[in-house]
Amino acid sequence: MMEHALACETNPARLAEALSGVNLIDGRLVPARSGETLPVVNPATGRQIGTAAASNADDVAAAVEAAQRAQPAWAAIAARKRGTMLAECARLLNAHVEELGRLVALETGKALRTESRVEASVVADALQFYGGLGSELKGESVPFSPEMLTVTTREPVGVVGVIIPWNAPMMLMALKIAPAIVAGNCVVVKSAEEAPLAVLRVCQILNQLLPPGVLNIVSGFGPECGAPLVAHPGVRKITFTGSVETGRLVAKAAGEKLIPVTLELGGKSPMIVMGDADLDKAVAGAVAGMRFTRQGQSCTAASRIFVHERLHDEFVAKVKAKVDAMKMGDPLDEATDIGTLISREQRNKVLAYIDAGRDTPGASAIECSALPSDDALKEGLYVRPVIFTGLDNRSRLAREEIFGPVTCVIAFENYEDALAQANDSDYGLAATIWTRDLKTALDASRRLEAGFVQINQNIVVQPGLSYGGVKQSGLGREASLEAMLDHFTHKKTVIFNLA
Ligand code: TXE
Repeated sequence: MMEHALACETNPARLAEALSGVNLIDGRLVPARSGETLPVVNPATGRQIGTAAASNADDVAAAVEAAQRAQPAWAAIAARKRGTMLAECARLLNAHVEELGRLVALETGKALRTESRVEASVVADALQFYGGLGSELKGESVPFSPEMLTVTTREPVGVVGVIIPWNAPMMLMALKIAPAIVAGNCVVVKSAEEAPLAVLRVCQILNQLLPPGVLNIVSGFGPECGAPLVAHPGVRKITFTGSVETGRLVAKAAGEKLIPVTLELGGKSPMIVMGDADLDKAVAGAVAGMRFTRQGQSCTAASRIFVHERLHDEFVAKVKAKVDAMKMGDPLDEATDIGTLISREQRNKVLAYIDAGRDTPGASAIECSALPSDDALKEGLYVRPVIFTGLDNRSRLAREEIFGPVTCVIAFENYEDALAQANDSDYGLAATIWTRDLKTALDASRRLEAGFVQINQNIVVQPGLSYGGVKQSGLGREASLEAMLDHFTHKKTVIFNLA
């Protein structure tokens, strides 16, 4: 365990420097064995703010071995006590919310006020939530035979490999490590190469209270660091959030080893605005749901909005007015609503989609006027939000996950048509409908093909609400009690023959 309470460091640049070039293995900050690092860049300025350890299979092996050594003693602690320890971790993290929010804003470009600070507090909330679930790791007694006592117990799977992306790195990590740790597992996290620092800081803070080896984190590129984690024989479970393509590779590699895998993949989430909807509420919900505050880099972003033809034009005008009123600029500025995209590569990808949309016959692009200063624009990875109208639901823009501040508004004539288009997607993560009619709401809740359906409400991810997708959006659920039981334990049947 680390010896001293970590002081808060609210200057994110200083913190980024201090956390540079290291992994956290067995309770200690150590460089990659090769000594290699990769640069960490502030997407709002293009300037390097630090480095991350460029880890390979050797570092992964060291982390997995540390987790294997720690796991039996960790699992031997009463489940409720493990939960209490995690709840204490949550209290500790609460004191670091400001520092973590600033650091994640610096490395990801997500605005501090609208996104980054909120993310930091969700991390503490997730730990608190799972900390309270230690006593739920219980089994059953099965009436099998009068001479026998048959019970089931919940056993940890052992060492869990956690692979996370950059869009909400701390939150997505917390929703995986908290249930895994409470269930008696030890964890090795592989952070995203674009955002390795805030998650490292979270692990460093938690390592003040957790025994060494329970929570380890390594950084590096996917093929060099993520793939060896999946392949390591000591890893008995993988939980992954990222793209469909990488998810498929991870699932294949896990399949080779026959270990279970949880996948949170992309989305192309539909929102239906019925003709009887409360228009102003639907507009506000759509603007929040489009996640332009995160530059659309959210797997639940409402990226296909089906609006009844009678409301269509008014809806689009009202959405545009609201987005125009948002301020795009320096992510650390408290006045900023919209920050930057994560990387030049993602920005180029998003701009290519916007160009393709503009070239589509019949489509119009409504550019919102949210813009930062000219100087900021020269250096930072800003992208002006765009709302497309007149696109077909079968067009590329309406089918592929863009992961940028782009949405399509598609007019429909009747409910059946809207529902069919909403379901006509390879993805099935979240779906929303705005209506005043209870029968329509109920019908949509049953027929929308998604893991998460909301009525008159924009998308909310919160510990306690089961979260996950169908179709290509993934396998398994997160953020709930069942996530801990189903994904981080196995059920053991024990028969005592008393005859
Ligand atoms: O994802 P990757 P990227 C979508 C979104 C985005 C696209 C690409 O559409 O534009 O994916 O983003 C690690 N074995 N989402 O390239 O590659 C990698 O290092 C093991 C949606 O960032 O999936 C990182 O830690 N691991 C999504 C993590 O996988 C590997 C969030 C995710 O990276 C690996 C992010 C390998 N072979 C992107 N290759 C969501 N569901 O929210 C890479 N990785």
